[in-house]
Amino acid sequence: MNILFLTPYITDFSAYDLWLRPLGLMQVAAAVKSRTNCRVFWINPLDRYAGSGSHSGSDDGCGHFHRTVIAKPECFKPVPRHYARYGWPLDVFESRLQTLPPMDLICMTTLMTYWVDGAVFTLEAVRRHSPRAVTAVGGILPTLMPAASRREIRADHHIFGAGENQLLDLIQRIGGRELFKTRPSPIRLEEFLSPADPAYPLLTSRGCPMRCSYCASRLLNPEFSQRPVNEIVTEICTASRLRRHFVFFDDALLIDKEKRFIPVARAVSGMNLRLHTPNGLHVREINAATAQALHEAGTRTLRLSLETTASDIHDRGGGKADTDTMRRAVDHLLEAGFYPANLETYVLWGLPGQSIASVHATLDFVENLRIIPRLADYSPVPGTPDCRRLQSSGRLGRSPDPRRTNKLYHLLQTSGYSDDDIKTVRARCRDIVFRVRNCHSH
Ligand code: B12
Ligand code: SF4
Repeated sequence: MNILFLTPYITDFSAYDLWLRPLGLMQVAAAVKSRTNCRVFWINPLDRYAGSGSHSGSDDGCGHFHRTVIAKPECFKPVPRHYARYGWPLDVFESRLQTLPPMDLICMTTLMTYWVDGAVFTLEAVRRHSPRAVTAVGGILPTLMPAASRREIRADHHIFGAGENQLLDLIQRIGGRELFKTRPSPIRLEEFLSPADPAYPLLTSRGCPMRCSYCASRLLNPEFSQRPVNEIVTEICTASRLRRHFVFFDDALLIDKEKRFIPVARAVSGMNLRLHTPNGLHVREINAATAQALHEAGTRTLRLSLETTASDIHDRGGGKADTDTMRRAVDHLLEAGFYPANLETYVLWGLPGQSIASVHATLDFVENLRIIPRLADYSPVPGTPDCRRLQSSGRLGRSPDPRRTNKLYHLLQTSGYSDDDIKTVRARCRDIVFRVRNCHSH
């Protein structure tokens, strides 16, 4: 049986490859390879190290995607920005498809709910190549918005949640028991990354024990589960033969740190690796030992999850970080040897009920700490309490169009902020970044 694992193009107003690797699809594809004798094929038009051959950007695995401006869907007409498809030029994608035999099963992932146009476009293109294939779609869209997934994407199966076992069941139903190996071979994620890609995505746990009102972690992974330290260290050692940059995709990397993160960090320090935590770290977990472990293991990108200093927003979530906790964490990190310009913190804005004055108050605090603020535009994530608030206030429909969960669309059209508010916050943030970088340039 021929199975194609497919990552869709992105469709959005902007997109940047901040170590965007389709880890969920890699895991599902690796499980199928390990357990069956199916022939596994892989196409990822977001892989800047394959296909287009143009990997502009830094040598840590981040950079700009190839961009093609396309027509805006109806609901985005009021947004005064170009809308684009991000990923390989189409001729590269088509010629890659032509090298493949006809498929029996096409398995596509989805990465953000609002990238639905990219998913529809990509699956239709592949369907033209293999019109008789069974099609399955999994990942964020069918998990968070099952009805919209069925409405928008023409696929035979819309798979909810963790995909490994569900897909193996589907393969058995289509192809029979004889496709399965008597003894599974080892799981290897490596082969789904281009050899030239310097970055390796790493997951040491799934889920998060907290319940912030804007986050879908619980819906995606109802239980918090952790991998054993020796398994994680072995994975890093194997991958480090080819790559130096390790990017943590965990929701809650530092929770239970003594059991997992700290021993892993100690085991890999001295290996000359570069670690990155683009998902914000829990500030409450950063004590002297964590800060030292992060520094000694070679952490290069360190993003903290402050989000906001507004206590009313923390109260409806889980109280991730108050200002004292944040100050203490920054002190520990500076003592461990990080420079202020290495330390970044997310400032979330656009939340339902969050005033622009409260965003400025958070920026005041970050400015005082003299670290780098990173604005995170709020995206309403279906199924979360904050998204329900937007729905009951009438600003988002009962069964919303997934496009309307787009973070820029929300910021410009439904957040309630004026254009001036938005410009002022963005300019202020740029100014703080400039000053932190120029006061402490290392
Ligand atoms: C790592 C991560 C990032 C990374 C990398 C992004 C990436 N690779 O997608 C970074 C830091 C860059 C990032 C950024 C953002 N992210 Co993010 N991110 C995540 C995170 C924590 C993990 C995703 C992941 O890879 N998980 C690991 C894999 C193993 O799990 P999985 O993908 O779910 O795969 C499993 C199943 O879904 C299924 N499956 C997956 N594909 C398929 C396919 C088939 C065929 C089958 C059968 C099954 C299947 O099986 C897999 C294995 O069990 C999720 C939260 C989460 N816990 O999922 C948020 C999440 C996806 N991000 C989210 C958001 C909001 C953002 C930002 C918009 C934040 C912001 N405001 O700036 C940005 C936008 C990024 C952009 N480029 O525009 C939201 C989604 C919002 C939405 N509306 O869709 C999430 C859900 C977090 C949240 N707040 O609730 N993110
Ligand atoms: S701490 Fe982070 S991952 Fe956990 S629920 Fe809150 S936002 Fe989500």
